[in-house]
Amino acid sequence: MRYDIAVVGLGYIGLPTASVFATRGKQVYGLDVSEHVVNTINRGEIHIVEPDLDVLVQAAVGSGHLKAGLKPVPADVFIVAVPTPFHKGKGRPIPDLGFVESASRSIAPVIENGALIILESTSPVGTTEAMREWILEERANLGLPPLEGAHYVHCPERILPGQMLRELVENDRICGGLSPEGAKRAHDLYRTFCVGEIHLTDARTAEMVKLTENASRDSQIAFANELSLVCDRANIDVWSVIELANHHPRVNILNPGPGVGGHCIAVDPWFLVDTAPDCSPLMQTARRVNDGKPNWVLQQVQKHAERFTRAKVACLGLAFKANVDDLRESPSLQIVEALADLDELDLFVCEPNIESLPDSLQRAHITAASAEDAISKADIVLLLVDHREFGDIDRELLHNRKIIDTRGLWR
Ligand code: SAJ
Repeated sequence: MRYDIAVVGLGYIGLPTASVFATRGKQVYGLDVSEHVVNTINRGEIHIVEPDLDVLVQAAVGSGHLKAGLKPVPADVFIVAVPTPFHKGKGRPIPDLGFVESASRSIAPVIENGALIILESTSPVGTTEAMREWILEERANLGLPPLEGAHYVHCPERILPGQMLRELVENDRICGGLSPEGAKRAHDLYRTFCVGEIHLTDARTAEMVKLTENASRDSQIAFANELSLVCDRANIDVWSVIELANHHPRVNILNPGPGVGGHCIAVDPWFLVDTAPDCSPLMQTARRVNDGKPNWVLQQVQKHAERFTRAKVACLGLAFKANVDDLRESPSLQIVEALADLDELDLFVCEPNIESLPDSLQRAHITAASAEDAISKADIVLLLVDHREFGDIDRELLHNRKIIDTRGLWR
């Protein structure tokens, strides 16, 4: 079997991308390092939660257009969609490109002349060039000739968890090539399913654009979070302030919350900062403002808990945002873990999108509960995530309880 596309990394981005290409008639090979992931997908099942992804993967595998495996195979196009985390550096987090490097080196021996190699992972500026270097270096190490006519392009994913499949098809895309011809070829490839505009540029600009989008959102959320602290000090309702200010035609303030989580907005600004740490104090401060918010929420709970001998606290929501099951970098989980560590409260925890509480919360003074049960037992109700279910709660239940509503859901 000759594959049109090999997708390297079958996670939150790689799997939907591989499946959507496969259901549009491309022969797709999905490469992953996890045997569990490969076996699950080859059964037509999924290992991540995303609306309608199960149906898409089943169709892609069932039609014979998507196959997963552990070994690299030749293909006309390679799409790299592996994680780009950071590690703790001195003073600030530093991008960790280990997965991009190992993915690049793993496919290097099977890439043929004329191939198109696309990096989709969100990456610091210069990573597409580094990917080309890693591939060529690995081939040289193996005694293989350099590649002729191969093209390298950065096409960042920009889809929102919870509505990935719609955004994958409808969002505009950016194709930034190390060569204009590569960008044009990537454009033609994504046209297979993308109905949004596809903009062509160079790789470094594309890398910067993606980081800019998330850093800009992070800074805007930081403004809202900082404002919430100032309003609290002045005893003014921040939600009313934002609502009224947003009536101005050129003001659009985002929502404060318990902090910023997930694997994108809480991470990507550090990649941008890495390019010029001495020129980016605003973005670094925004990160720190957002990272500081969970601690402020914790202090609010402690302040109100002092009135009780051993306060009972209902903690509503653990996910990083509304209506998803993703706990990665979740400020809500961080807050509940910190409350648990105090060892002086009884916690009743409800996260409707997961089946059991994470291991870190399997402790004697923590009980998993429905929202109604948790509230009925509590002295303090801490709303951490604006999940649909919590919006529907009978407000009568909340009477006579101290409410800490970090999302302004019950205003
Ligand atoms: N949040 C607030 N207040 C707000 C908006 C969000 O506190 O007004 C919090 C959320 O609760 C969450 C975090 O910010 O903890 C991030 O949530 P999000 O919905 O803003 O974004 P993500 O991380 O789910 O997805 C983002 C998106 N980027 C932008 O909107 C610029 C998405 O389009 C990207 O594809 C994704 O990052 C990514 O993969 O980079």
